[in-house]
Amino acid sequence: MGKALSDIEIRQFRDEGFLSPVTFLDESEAGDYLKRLEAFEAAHPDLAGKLDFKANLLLDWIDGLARREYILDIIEDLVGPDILNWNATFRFKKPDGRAHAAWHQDSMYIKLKPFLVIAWLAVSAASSRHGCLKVIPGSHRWKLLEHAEGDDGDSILSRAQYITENFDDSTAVEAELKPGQACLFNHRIIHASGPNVSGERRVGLLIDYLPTSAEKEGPRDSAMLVRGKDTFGHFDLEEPPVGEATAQNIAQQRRALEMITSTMYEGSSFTPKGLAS
Ligand SMILES: O=C(O)CCC(=O)C(=O)O
Repeated sequence: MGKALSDIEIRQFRDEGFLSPVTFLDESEAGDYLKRLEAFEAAHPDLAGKLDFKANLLLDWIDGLARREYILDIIEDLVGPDILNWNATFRFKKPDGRAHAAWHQDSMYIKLKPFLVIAWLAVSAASSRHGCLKVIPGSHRWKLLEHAEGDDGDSILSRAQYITENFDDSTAVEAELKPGQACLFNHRIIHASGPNVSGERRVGLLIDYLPTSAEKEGPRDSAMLVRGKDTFGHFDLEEPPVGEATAQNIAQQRRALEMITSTMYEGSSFTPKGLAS
Protein backbone atom coordinates (compact mmCIF):
# COMPACT_ATOMS: atom_id res chain seq x y z
CA MET A 1 0.00 0.00 0.00
CA GLY A 2 2.11 2.93 1.21
CA LYS A 3 1.70 6.50 -0.16
CA ALA A 4 0.59 7.91 3.15
CA LEU A 5 3.36 10.53 3.23
CA SER A 6 3.94 13.25 0.66
CA ASP A 7 7.18 13.33 -1.37
CA ILE A 8 8.19 16.40 0.67
CA GLU A 9 7.73 14.50 3.94
CA ILE A 10 9.67 11.49 2.64
CA ARG A 11 12.49 13.80 1.50
CA GLN A 12 12.46 15.56 4.86
CA PHE A 13 12.85 12.24 6.69
CA ARG A 14 15.76 11.25 4.42
CA ASP A 15 17.51 14.67 4.56
CA GLU A 16 16.87 15.69 8.16
CA GLY A 17 16.66 12.23 9.71
CA PHE A 18 13.26 12.87 11.31
CA LEU A 19 9.67 13.83 10.60
CA SER A 20 7.34 15.32 13.21
CA PRO A 21 4.49 15.48 14.02
CA VAL A 22 2.85 12.54 12.25
CA THR A 23 -0.62 11.53 13.45
CA PHE A 24 -0.87 7.87 14.47
CA LEU A 25 -3.98 8.05 16.69
CA ASP A 26 -6.62 10.61 17.51
CA GLU A 27 -6.44 12.07 21.00
CA SER A 28 -9.27 9.96 22.39
CA GLU A 29 -7.69 6.72 21.10
CA ALA A 30 -4.39 7.72 22.70
CA GLY A 31 -6.33 8.28 25.94
CA ASP A 32 -7.80 4.76 25.63
CA TYR A 33 -4.30 3.27 25.29
CA LEU A 34 -3.18 5.25 28.34
CA LYS A 35 -6.09 3.88 30.38
CA ARG A 36 -5.29 0.35 29.20
CA LEU A 37 -1.68 0.78 30.21
CA GLU A 38 -2.63 2.18 33.63
CA ALA A 39 -5.00 -0.75 34.23
CA PHE A 40 -2.18 -3.17 33.31
CA GLU A 41 0.27 -1.40 35.62
CA ALA A 42 -2.25 -1.47 38.50
CA ALA A 43 -2.97 -5.19 37.98
CA HIS A 44 0.68 -6.25 37.45
CA PRO A 45 3.05 -3.95 39.35
CA ASP A 46 5.59 -6.81 39.36
CA LEU A 47 5.75 -6.78 35.54
CA ALA A 48 6.66 -3.08 35.16
CA GLY A 49 10.18 -3.95 33.94
CA LYS A 50 8.71 -5.98 31.09
CA LEU A 51 7.31 -2.80 29.51
CA ASP A 52 10.85 -1.58 28.95
CA PHE A 53 11.76 -3.61 25.85
CA LYS A 54 9.74 -5.72 23.38
CA ALA A 55 6.46 -4.76 25.10
CA ASN A 56 4.87 -5.76 21.77
CA LEU A 57 5.58 -9.40 22.72
CA LEU A 58 4.01 -8.98 26.15
CA LEU A 59 0.73 -7.24 25.26
CA ASP A 60 -1.34 -8.16 22.21
CA TRP A 61 -2.81 -4.64 22.07
CA ILE A 62 0.66 -3.13 21.58
CA ASP A 63 1.33 -5.65 18.80
CA GLY A 64 -2.03 -4.63 17.32
CA LEU A 65 -1.15 -0.95 17.54
CA ALA A 66 2.17 -1.53 15.77
CA ARG A 67 0.30 -3.32 12.94
CA ARG A 68 -2.38 -0.70 12.24
CA GLU A 69 -2.70 -0.52 8.47
CA TYR A 70 -2.41 3.25 8.10
CA ILE A 71 0.62 3.32 10.42
CA LEU A 72 2.25 0.64 8.27
CA ASP A 73 1.35 2.68 5.14
CA ILE A 74 3.42 5.53 6.61
CA ILE A 75 6.29 3.20 7.50
CA GLU A 76 6.15 1.55 4.07
CA ASP A 77 6.86 4.93 2.46
CA LEU A 78 10.15 4.97 4.39
CA VAL A 79 11.33 1.34 4.39
CA GLY A 80 9.40 -0.44 1.61
CA PRO A 81 6.60 -3.05 1.65
CA ASP A 82 8.20 -5.86 3.68
CA ILE A 83 8.28 -4.65 7.27
CA LEU A 84 9.53 -6.01 10.57
CA ASN A 85 8.64 -4.58 13.98
CA TRP A 86 11.78 -5.12 16.01
CA ASN A 87 10.73 -3.62 19.32
CA ALA A 88 8.24 -1.49 21.24
CA THR A 89 9.54 0.23 24.36
CA PHE A 90 7.63 2.39 26.83
CA ARG A 91 9.50 5.47 28.00
CA PHE A 92 8.03 6.97 31.16
CA LYS A 93 9.05 10.24 32.72
CA LYS A 94 7.84 11.10 36.19
CA PRO A 95 7.07 14.78 36.77
CA ASP A 96 10.03 15.00 39.14
CA GLY A 97 12.05 17.57 37.18
CA ARG A 98 14.97 15.12 37.02
CA ALA A 99 14.40 12.14 34.69
CA HIS A 100 16.01 12.82 31.31
CA ALA A 101 17.88 11.29 28.39
CA ALA A 102 21.35 12.63 27.53
CA TRP A 103 22.39 13.16 23.89
CA HIS A 104 22.97 9.81 22.19
CA GLN A 105 22.65 7.83 18.96
CA ASP A 106 20.65 4.60 19.24
CA SER A 107 22.78 3.05 16.48
CA MET A 108 25.70 2.95 18.94
CA TYR A 109 24.12 0.01 20.78
CA ILE A 110 21.37 -1.12 18.40
CA LYS A 111 23.49 -2.55 15.62
CA LEU A 112 20.94 -2.84 12.85
CA LYS A 113 21.70 -1.81 9.28
CA PRO A 114 20.89 0.15 7.16
CA PHE A 115 18.73 1.93 9.75
CA LEU A 116 15.70 1.60 11.99
CA VAL A 117 12.75 3.91 11.67
CA ILE A 118 11.78 4.68 15.24
CA ALA A 119 8.34 6.11 15.92
CA TRP A 120 8.22 7.96 19.26
CA LEU A 121 4.49 7.97 19.92
CA ALA A 122 3.07 10.32 22.52
CA VAL A 123 0.59 8.23 24.51
CA SER A 124 0.19 11.24 26.81
CA ALA A 125 1.09 14.85 25.99
CA ALA A 126 4.78 15.48 25.29
CA SER A 127 5.37 19.23 25.28
CA SER A 128 8.64 20.97 26.10
CA ARG A 129 7.54 21.09 29.77
CA HIS A 130 6.92 17.32 29.73
CA GLY A 131 10.50 16.73 28.50
CA CYS A 132 9.71 15.91 24.87
CA LEU A 133 12.24 14.49 22.46
CA LYS A 134 14.93 16.82 21.02
CA VAL A 135 16.79 15.99 17.81
CA ILE A 136 19.67 17.51 15.86
CA PRO A 137 18.45 17.70 12.25
CA GLY A 138 20.79 16.02 9.77
CA SER A 139 22.95 14.39 12.46
CA HIS A 140 21.99 10.91 11.17
CA ARG A 141 24.57 11.62 8.45
CA TRP A 142 27.32 12.35 10.97
CA LYS A 143 29.73 9.64 12.06
CA LEU A 144 28.92 7.53 15.06
CA LEU A 145 30.22 9.59 17.99
CA GLU A 146 31.98 8.16 21.04
CA HIS A 147 29.60 7.14 23.84
CA ALA A 148 30.09 6.05 27.43
CA GLU A 149 27.84 4.17 29.78
CA GLY A 150 26.83 6.34 32.73
CA ASP A 151 25.74 5.82 36.33
CA ASP A 152 23.19 8.62 36.34
CA GLY A 153 20.16 7.25 38.19
CA ASP A 154 17.98 9.93 36.58
CA SER A 155 18.70 8.70 33.03
CA ILE A 156 15.78 6.91 31.39
CA LEU A 157 18.11 5.21 28.87
CA SER A 158 18.98 1.51 28.98
CA ARG A 159 22.66 2.13 29.78
CA ALA A 160 22.44 5.73 31.02
CA GLN A 161 24.59 6.40 27.96
CA TYR A 162 25.84 9.78 26.76
CA ILE A 163 28.08 11.18 24.02
CA THR A 164 31.57 11.99 25.27
CA GLU A 165 32.85 13.94 22.21
CA ASN A 166 32.24 17.62 21.57
CA PHE A 167 29.59 18.35 18.95
CA ASP A 168 27.40 21.24 17.89
CA ASP A 169 23.91 21.03 19.42
CA SER A 170 22.97 24.63 18.55
CA THR A 171 20.55 23.51 15.80
CA ALA A 172 18.61 21.08 18.02
CA VAL A 173 14.81 21.20 17.76
CA GLU A 174 12.15 19.97 20.14
CA ALA A 175 9.53 17.54 18.84
CA GLU A 176 6.52 18.66 20.86
CA LEU A 177 3.63 16.20 20.45
CA LYS A 178 -0.04 16.00 21.35
CA PRO A 179 -1.37 12.62 22.52
CA GLY A 180 -1.57 10.35 19.45
CA GLN A 181 1.14 12.16 17.47
CA ALA A 182 4.51 10.60 16.70
CA CYS A 183 7.99 11.77 15.81
CA LEU A 184 9.62 9.41 13.29
CA PHE A 185 13.39 9.33 13.35
CA ASN A 186 16.38 7.47 11.93
CA HIS A 187 18.15 5.59 14.72
CA ARG A 188 21.48 7.25 13.85
CA ILE A 189 20.16 10.73 14.68
CA ILE A 190 21.53 12.45 17.80
CA HIS A 191 18.66 12.88 20.24
CA ALA A 192 17.95 13.58 23.90
CA SER A 193 15.18 14.82 26.18
CA GLY A 194 15.05 17.15 29.15
CA PRO A 195 13.32 16.84 32.53
CA ASN A 196 9.56 16.77 33.02
CA VAL A 197 8.38 19.84 34.92
CA SER A 198 4.74 19.62 33.80
CA GLY A 199 3.20 18.06 36.91
CA GLU A 200 1.94 15.06 34.85
CA ARG A 201 3.58 11.75 33.96
CA ARG A 202 4.86 11.61 30.37
CA VAL A 203 4.25 8.31 28.59
CA GLY A 204 5.96 7.66 25.26
CA LEU A 205 6.03 4.47 23.22
CA LEU A 206 8.93 3.83 20.87
CA ILE A 207 7.99 1.49 18.01
CA ASP A 208 10.94 0.34 15.92
CA TYR A 209 10.51 -0.73 12.29
CA LEU A 210 12.92 -2.03 9.69
CA PRO A 211 12.79 -3.66 6.27
CA THR A 212 13.11 -7.47 6.11
CA SER A 213 16.36 -6.91 4.16
CA ALA A 214 17.96 -5.25 7.22
CA GLU A 215 20.90 -6.92 8.87
CA LYS A 216 22.10 -7.21 12.40
CA GLU A 217 25.75 -7.11 13.36
CA GLY A 218 26.71 -9.89 15.76
CA PRO A 219 24.59 -12.75 17.11
CA ARG A 220 21.22 -13.58 15.60
CA ASP A 221 18.16 -11.64 16.65
CA SER A 222 14.39 -11.89 16.35
CA ALA A 223 11.65 -9.59 15.04
CA MET A 224 7.95 -9.63 14.15
CA LEU A 225 6.85 -9.62 10.50
CA VAL A 226 4.04 -7.05 10.38
CA ARG A 227 3.63 -6.53 6.62
CA GLY A 228 4.63 -8.30 3.41
CA LYS A 229 7.04 -11.23 3.08
CA ASP A 230 10.38 -12.11 4.52
CA THR A 231 12.50 -13.70 1.80
CA PHE A 232 15.78 -12.85 3.54
CA GLY A 233 15.60 -14.85 6.77
CA HIS A 234 17.96 -12.46 8.57
CA PHE A 235 15.87 -12.61 11.76
CA ASP A 236 14.04 -15.36 13.63
CA LEU A 237 10.38 -14.47 13.19
CA GLU A 238 8.43 -13.95 16.41
CA GLU A 239 4.88 -15.22 16.98
CA PRO A 240 2.12 -12.63 17.52
CA PRO A 241 1.28 -12.55 21.25
CA VAL A 242 -2.16 -13.66 22.38
CA GLY A 243 -3.65 -11.80 25.36
CA GLU A 244 -1.84 -9.83 28.06
CA ALA A 245 1.29 -11.11 29.76
CA THR A 246 0.39 -14.79 29.41
CA ALA A 247 3.06 -17.36 30.32
CA GLN A 248 3.62 -17.90 26.59
CA ASN A 249 4.05 -14.16 25.91
CA ILE A 250 6.47 -13.79 28.81
CA ALA A 251 8.49 -16.81 27.64
CA GLN A 252 8.77 -15.45 24.09
CA GLN A 253 9.75 -12.00 25.35
CA ARG A 254 12.43 -13.58 27.58
CA ARG A 255 13.91 -15.49 24.62
CA ALA A 256 13.97 -12.31 22.52
CA LEU A 257 15.60 -10.29 25.32
CA GLU A 258 18.26 -12.96 25.80
CA MET A 259 19.05 -12.71 22.10
CA ILE A 260 19.67 -8.95 22.23
CA THR A 261 21.60 -8.91 25.50
CA SER A 262 25.01 -9.76 24.06
CA THR A 263 24.80 -6.95 21.46
CA MET A 264 22.92 -4.11 23.16
CA TYR A 265 24.46 -4.72 26.55
CA GLU A 266 27.93 -5.84 25.41
CA GLY A 267 30.47 -5.01 28.13
CA SER A 268 27.71 -3.35 30.21
CA SER A 269 26.98 -3.41 33.92
CA PHE A 270 23.26 -3.05 32.98
CA THR A 271 20.96 -5.92 31.91
CA PRO A 272 17.51 -5.68 30.31
CA LYS A 273 14.95 -4.77 32.99
CA GLY A 274 12.58 -7.35 31.50
CA LEU A 275 14.91 -10.18 32.47
CA ALA A 276 15.03 -9.16 36.14
CA SER A 277 11.58 -10.45 37.10
O1 LIG B 1 11.78 9.08 25.69
C1 LIG B 1 12.72 9.87 25.69
O2 LIG B 1 12.65 10.98 26.19
C2 LIG B 1 14.01 9.49 25.02
C3 LIG B 1 14.11 8.03 24.76
C4 LIG B 1 15.31 7.70 23.95
O3 LIG B 1 15.99 8.54 23.43
C5 LIG B 1 15.67 6.31 23.74
O4 LIG B 1 15.08 5.43 24.36
O5 LIG B 1 16.62 6.07 22.95
